[in-house]
Amino acid sequence: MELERLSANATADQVVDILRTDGAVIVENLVSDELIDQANRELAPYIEATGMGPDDFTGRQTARTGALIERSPACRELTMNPLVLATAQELVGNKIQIHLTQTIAIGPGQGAQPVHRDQWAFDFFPFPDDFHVQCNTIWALTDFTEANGATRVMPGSQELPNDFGHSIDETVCAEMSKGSVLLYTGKVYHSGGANQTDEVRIAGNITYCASWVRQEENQYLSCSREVAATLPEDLLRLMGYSRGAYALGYVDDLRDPIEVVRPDLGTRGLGDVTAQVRATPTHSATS
Ligand SMILES: O=C(O)CCC(=O)C(=O)O
Ligand SMILES: [Fe+2]
Repeated sequence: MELERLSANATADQVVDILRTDGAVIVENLVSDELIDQANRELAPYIEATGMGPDDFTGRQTARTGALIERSPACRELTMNPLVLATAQELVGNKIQIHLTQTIAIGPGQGAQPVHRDQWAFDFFPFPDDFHVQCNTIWALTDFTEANGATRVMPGSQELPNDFGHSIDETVCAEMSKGSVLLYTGKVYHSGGANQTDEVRIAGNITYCASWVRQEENQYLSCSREVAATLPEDLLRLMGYSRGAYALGYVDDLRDPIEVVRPDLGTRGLGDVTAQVRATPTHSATS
């Protein structure tokens, strides 16, 4: 079974339909080469300075470089991509936040990563099969080929039991050209591929989660207050400078957290809790 591919004019409904069945889909050439070139230029010094992973899961020949919101205006644009955001909101729910931002530079000689589910990051909490706590992207910052370590996926593996024993032979390869994006759920089994070339394969891994869980990359500490003060409101709110639910994440006297970095933007009060409860009657494991 191959991964499904959509073109850049796909709708979020189309993307989500495939995510619900296969757990992953490629949208080809969603952004321009220029934007990807800009991201690569902005990030090159940081990637260069990043050490290799400390273990076999992160990859001993793999450099993971985070804080993409702080470091790269082009990555801010990737993070706010309208198709990706609409997809994440449709899959996870309207209240989402950034979960993590990192480049994954798989170097020559890196073997395949263990096959895994990203939602295991939440301490293996058994989320119901029909509840998606996260929605993930891997942007191709270089061309992705089977030989250079393109991401591997087990399409349709979302409802299999948790098992660390799946092999690369059960996966298919997400080959894609620079500027394309692989969208995948937190439930689908996947892994980074082995790099058998002498080039470096670079992914822009930007993921989103429900606004009421803890973020994998701490956005408040990964992005400086100075840079945060320059960012647009929608990006700040996505980073978590927002309440994740009625009172979740307020600052001191019930203040809106965005007010700390952008005093001009705070909203007063927590909103109408009764209306919020009525509007969200379906937070149950089975609905
Ligand atoms: O680098 C890749 O292609 C995938 C990496 C991955 O799945 C992870 O680190 O969770
Ligand atoms: Fe992963």
